Amino acid sequence: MSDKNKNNNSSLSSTEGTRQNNAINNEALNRFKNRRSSLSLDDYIAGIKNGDRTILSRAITLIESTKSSHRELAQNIIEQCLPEAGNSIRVGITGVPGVGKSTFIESMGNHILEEGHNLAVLAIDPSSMRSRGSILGDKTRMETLANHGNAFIRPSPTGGSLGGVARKTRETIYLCEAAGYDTIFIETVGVGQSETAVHSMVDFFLLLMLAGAGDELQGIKRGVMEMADAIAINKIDEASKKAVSQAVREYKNALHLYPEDQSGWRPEVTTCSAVTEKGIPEIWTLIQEYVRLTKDNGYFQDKRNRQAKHWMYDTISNRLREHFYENKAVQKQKDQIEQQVLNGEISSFKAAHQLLELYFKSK
Ligand SMILES: Nc1nc2c(ncn2[C@@H]2O[C@H](COP(=O)(O)OP(=O)(O)OP(=O)(O)O)[C@@H](O)[C@H]2O)c(=O)[nH]1
Ligand SMILES: [Mg+2]
Repeated sequence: MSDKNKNNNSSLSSTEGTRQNNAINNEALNRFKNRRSSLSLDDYIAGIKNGDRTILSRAITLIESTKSSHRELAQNIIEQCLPEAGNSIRVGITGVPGVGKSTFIESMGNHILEEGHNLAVLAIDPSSMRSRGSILGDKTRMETLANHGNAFIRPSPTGGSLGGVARKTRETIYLCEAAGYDTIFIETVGVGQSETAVHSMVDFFLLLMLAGAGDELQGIKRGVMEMADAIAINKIDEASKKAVSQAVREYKNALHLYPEDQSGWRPEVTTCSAVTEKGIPEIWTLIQEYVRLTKDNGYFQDKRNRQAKHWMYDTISNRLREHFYENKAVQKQKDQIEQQVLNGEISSFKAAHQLLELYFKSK
């Protein structure tokens, strides 16, 4: 920068000696500078509660960080957000790659934004299947949501175990709720274990399927079908009527094999096109019916309480595991003992026992 412009915020300033309005609002500039520097706990809380998406994003980045100082700050933020959290409908959306989850979320998302809701979209996909490219792909698939003032989209945290990614997403839900998002969608690919993790953090679990795709269960494990509160057959715009009604029949039959659960809700099979938006408002109505029914009969809160208990034990197991692997004595011996197991010199049980003994003794 030349000396002439050094103390001038405006790059538009050209005439020395002439008084001119500053083209940059100083207040906004200071806010911007603050955002770049580190924020205090109070800044984070105030920002999140004001629905500031930049600060919300930064808080989520702290949750996702592996640095212990970040994690500590993140825990304090979550703790303070908890009283404001919980007032949302959490919906999990799963299905095989390419079934149309992101397109569905865009389509239903727009519908519910029109109704005046605030929507946060999160994703869980710890696998390496998802390249950077497809995350960007999601952003374009959810283009209108990405540009909507009442929507917030956050791709899956990258790296780490499924358990770790799931815990981070679970914590992110609280922050989004505290920021005023009353509807949370969580997209996950329904081919691995991630759908089980998502099921344990949502109120309603929706499985997307295709009609006439040959293989009747399309790589979706029976256990996933059992978790579904509804199955929606997507892409009906490009399937024959016959194939659609056959798929509806098949999935209805499959769902009827499962015993009714305590929710009092019978999982539904429905059809839609995420592209033409046919059937989308009806699925949103269905979700709301589920919420009404389960809130009335107490199941909604019961389920959330059970989920909270699950995550308490999950967090304990995780912390204990971390503590074990951080232990110096364990770190020193681990590779050698592992090698003995690989060489068949000692049993895996004995090896585990030895390492645990090292851990318990080194306090
Ligand atoms: N004809 C038609 N195409 C659809 C429909 N829904 C999604 N698609 C298309 O299917 C392709 C995959 O859609 P996505 O929304 O990315 O699917 P996804 O399930 O999120 O995929 P992954 O995130 O990779 O697991 C895209 O080309 C969409 O345009 C639909 O209802 N009808
Ligand atoms: Mg997707």
